[in-house]
Amino acid sequence: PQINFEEQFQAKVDAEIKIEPKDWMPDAYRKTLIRQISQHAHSEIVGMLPEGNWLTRAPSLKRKATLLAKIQDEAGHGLYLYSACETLGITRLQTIEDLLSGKAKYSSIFNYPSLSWADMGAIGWLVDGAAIMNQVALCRTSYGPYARAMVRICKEESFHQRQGYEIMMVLSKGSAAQKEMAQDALNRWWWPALMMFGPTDSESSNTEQSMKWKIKRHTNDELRQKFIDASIPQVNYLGLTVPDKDLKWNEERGHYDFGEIDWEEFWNVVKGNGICNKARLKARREAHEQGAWVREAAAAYAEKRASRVNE
Ligand code: FAQ
Repeated sequence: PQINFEEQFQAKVDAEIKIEPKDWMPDAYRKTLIRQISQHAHSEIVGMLPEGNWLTRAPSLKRKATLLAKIQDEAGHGLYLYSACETLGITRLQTIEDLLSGKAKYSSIFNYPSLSWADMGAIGWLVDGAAIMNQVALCRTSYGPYARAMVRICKEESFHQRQGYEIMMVLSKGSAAQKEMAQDALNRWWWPALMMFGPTDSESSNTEQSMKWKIKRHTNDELRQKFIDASIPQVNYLGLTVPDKDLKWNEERGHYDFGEIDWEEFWNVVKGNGICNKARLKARREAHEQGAWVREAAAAYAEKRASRVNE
């Protein structure tokens, strides 16, 4: 009898057996993973920019060292993810060119400006918090290299989230002006953080298939709800409020109800028209051009070493 590769593949996924780089996989599975993992990698790299903005103005040497360590972790996450993506048969250079040409997406959140020091608190707490909610689930994703990369990334993200929350605690328990800064940062980052989980399930073109392939283990709306439920007690502890008049505990559902997300704003940012989209891509293009000599030197050195081995 003829072997049905597609059925065998799905049976493996259903049995929770990880798919590895050299295993047979449907073309569309490979494409979806390349899309999602490369978008994830680009998000880590572009995500260094809003925080990089505050490195020279961190309020103390300790804060500076901690922030620097966090941003370096993000570079590392980008590198693990580009490597995981390469196992699917696309070169790193190709994925990076797709980012720089505007073809590939990265998370909408990084197109918002970081206006005050309190934003370093809000980003660590909310943006890394949302990232962890999504990434803990991805530790069980069906593609082996992606799942394994997530384990270490999640450990580092937990530290990032704690450092962000601690900044928020200090500010919200500080002077009136400091508390105001913390509230202002929460006001500006709350809705964009909720948008990180992607469009609502009925509008999410990829969710159904990605759930079947166990690339995604939860839908966008499920993760968004989990994030809101986990965050509100943290907001209350800070003595701050979220900018959502419709937020209310729903006893029957056992979850918080929340207001309508501004989907027009979300799609506008995804399409490249957010406040910082152009500046973010410009910064990445310049970094890529200015780094050309490093890539050339590394390639020349590798070639020289290889020719020596052959002698
Ligand atoms: N921004 O059908 P779906 C971090 C696009 S955390 C921009 O629902 P999917 C850590 C989506 O690509 C952030 N585009 O898509 C950090 C699709 O378009 P396409 C990164 C978005 O893939 C913290 C279309 O909309 N985390 O970096 C967004 O099934 C602090 C339809 O959407 C990850 O990438 C968005 N927010 O679900 C670093 C996690 N949402 O490609 C520095 C891995 C959706 O068909 C500082 N990714 N789109 O043209 C995922 O889990 C998924 O890809 C989702 C989207 C959940 C993001």
